[in-house]
Amino acid sequence: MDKEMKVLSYDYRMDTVRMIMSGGGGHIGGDMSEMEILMQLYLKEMNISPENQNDPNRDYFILSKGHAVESFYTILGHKGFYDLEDAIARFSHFGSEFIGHPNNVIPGVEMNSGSLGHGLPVAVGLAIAAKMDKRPSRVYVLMGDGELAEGSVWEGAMSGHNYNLDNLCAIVDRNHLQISGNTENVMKQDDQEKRWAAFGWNVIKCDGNDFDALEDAFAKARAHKGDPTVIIADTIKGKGSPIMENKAGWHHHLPNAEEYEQIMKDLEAGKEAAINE
Ligand SMILES: Cc1ncc(C[n+]2csc(CCOP(=O)(O)OP(=O)(O)O)c2C)c(N)n1
Ligand SMILES: [Mg+2]
Repeated sequence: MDKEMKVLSYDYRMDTVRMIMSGGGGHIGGDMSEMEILMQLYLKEMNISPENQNDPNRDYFILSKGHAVESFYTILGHKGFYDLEDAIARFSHFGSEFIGHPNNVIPGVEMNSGSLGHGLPVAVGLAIAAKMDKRPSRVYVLMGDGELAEGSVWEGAMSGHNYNLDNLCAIVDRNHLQISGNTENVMKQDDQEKRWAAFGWNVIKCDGNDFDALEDAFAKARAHKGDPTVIIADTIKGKGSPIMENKAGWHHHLPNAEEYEQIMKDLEAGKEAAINE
């Protein structure tokens, strides 16, 4: 495991929790489950930075599960797209551009999202455009597993295969929970790998909270030619503190003072353990 990244993941989680506290609410469970995926993309995998954000040859990322925006804003801040402490101070405050779903007036945000099911179809369009223009751009889109109940996801999946979009990589944050409970109770998807394969996609499964596993998965996706790739990334919703892990009630929740203290204590302890590993 990349030790430096693991240590950082605790700092980033603490920043994300502080942002949620400042804004008076946020999608904390999905923020915590996707943290390693976003960090691996922005710190290692993608060709994107404040310096090349307007270069058409850059890589593109869409947070289709737009509700889990706080960890995304945290990473863009750390990456230098804007001042993170300013974003934390103003998150969800009246008049702020840092609203509770991705807002494309913010540097680094490609698309407004939050209405689930729209990210993959738009990513397909971006990937087709890159191919038509012969640009080297790769397109990444992160979806929730609950989001896969949206029909438009599967129209995008059909199109990705139809246009042989091997410059497109979808990631599913497979945390087994959505807003109202377990995904299998709300809309069954136990044969998810077969579904994507039947739609003509290259399917990779990995531990989505493990940097080494993600690095390997992204490298395989990059090397695969002829089809788009989906990475089904197994994650833990609320990862980082036992009081929120795998609990549907933490999908959208503002920690009270006691919970906040406990979460920060758990994250500090996790960081300490990562340093001493
Ligand atoms: C079209 C649409 N319907 C409903 C919602 C309300 N909603 C917000 S988050 C969510 C659950 C999403 O679950 P999942 O995709 O698994 O996300 P994660 O577990 O990663 O937070 C729902 C139904 C929405 N944002 N968009
Ligand atoms: Mg989910």
